[in-house]
Amino acid sequence: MIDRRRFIAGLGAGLGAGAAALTAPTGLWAQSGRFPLVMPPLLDATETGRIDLTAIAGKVRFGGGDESDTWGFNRPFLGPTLRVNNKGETAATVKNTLPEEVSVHWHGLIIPGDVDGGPHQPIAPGETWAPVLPVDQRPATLWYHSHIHGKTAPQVYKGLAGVMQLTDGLDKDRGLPTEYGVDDLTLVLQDRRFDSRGRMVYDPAMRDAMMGFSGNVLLVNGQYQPFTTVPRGIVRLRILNGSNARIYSLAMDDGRDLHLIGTDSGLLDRPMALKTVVVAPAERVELLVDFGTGGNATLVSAPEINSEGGGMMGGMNGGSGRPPIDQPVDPATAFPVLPFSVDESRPAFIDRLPDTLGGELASVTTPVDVTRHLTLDMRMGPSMMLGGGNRFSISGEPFDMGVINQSVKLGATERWLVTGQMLMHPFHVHGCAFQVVAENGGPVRPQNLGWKDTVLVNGDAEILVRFDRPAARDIPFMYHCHILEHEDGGMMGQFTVG
Ligand SMILES: [Cu+2]
Repeated sequence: MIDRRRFIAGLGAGLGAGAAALTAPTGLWAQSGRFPLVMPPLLDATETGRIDLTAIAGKVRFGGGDESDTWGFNRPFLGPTLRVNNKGETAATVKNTLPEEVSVHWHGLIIPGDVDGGPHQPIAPGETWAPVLPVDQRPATLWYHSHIHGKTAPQVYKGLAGVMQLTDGLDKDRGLPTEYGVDDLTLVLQDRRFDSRGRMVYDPAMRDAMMGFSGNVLLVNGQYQPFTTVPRGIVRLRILNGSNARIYSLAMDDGRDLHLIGTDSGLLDRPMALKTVVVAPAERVELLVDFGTGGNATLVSAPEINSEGGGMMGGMNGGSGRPPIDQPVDPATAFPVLPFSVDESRPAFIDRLPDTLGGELASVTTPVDVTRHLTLDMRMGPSMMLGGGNRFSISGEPFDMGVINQSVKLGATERWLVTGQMLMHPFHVHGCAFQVVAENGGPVRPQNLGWKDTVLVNGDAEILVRFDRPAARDIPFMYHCHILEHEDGGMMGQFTVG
């Protein structure tokens, strides 16, 4: 058994790959300075009950570089922010004008398998998919993205993703900021790799296949080097990690608190003051930041914690070889995510943190019917390095569209014990929200106390899930690692609920 440290050291030495550093590009292409952040356009379906998306090809000059070939929904790169009622039916259409199959998985929607948009629901070129989404869950910030098996990584990378807000229209009563793009900001964090001419490239080498593909530039909402101006007061950040593999460890550069108010699947009971918030691929966090004192500040991230480049590996004390997740962010090594400039003349609508939020901490109260053990396998040794066989699987079974890996009884409550090998793996389950009840046999990290649909597994995680939505054999639900290269490589399984 190769231990984790030797495995990662071997990758570095054997493949000659440098650290997955996220540095400013050195080419002449990159524009200097920063430009105002732009929100994705808001597609508000709360009145109409309709979402119309078209997957299109586009060309984008990121940061003044040469044109990149991109994909998006209704726009060249990424898609609109969809605002949808948290209860009731919303009718969607997704037209595919691209030259290959795509799908739209509504990540975090707790809906039946036949409208979930996974790999069994490809939309052929020229075709339109028209599901009706029967939504009935807590208000939350979700997202949507293509989910074609073997192509999720390149398709999401190219831009087939967007944010979805589930709303009950009561956030003002909760004392929460609600003005889209003013004091309620949507931030899609994605690292991308740019060549010397400023073109976005996706060319995974062996190391990328193993570690997941990481970039040399951070984009926020598809923008290179943005900044934003905010009113003086409380500002809400809805953050999606839409990256293929990179984990962000977020903090404010002046040490002010990030007040966690929501996790993947809903609001907490009250704001939780944290210094560091870790966001793994596919996870969402909602934060409040207090700009009431007026000073400018920058949201920063520590370097990647899931590779040898993160600086965590060297510093960890022996033993398990497992780096801790919640480390204080060192401003000296952090990179900027988004600088905030406070407009002193403009008071915010909200000037104090709400005491309560009307949400809740996750608590599955029904008795457990079934316990399942899942291991997120990474194949080690020479065959891995040579690329032979399946590198990735779950509990020894690489993903197979024709194999149902688990059968769950409708209405059952299950305990899933998930073990990740070698790296941290963000584990996502379709068609549910779950409670994280233990991490490595111990207490749950504070930011995992809310309802979740994705959990960063750093060793062992124990989750409790109640399955209330059906999925049949022909269109089952998925569970998988959300490092997209792992998922495409076979670290995925499928299950029925019935
Ligand atoms: Cu993984």
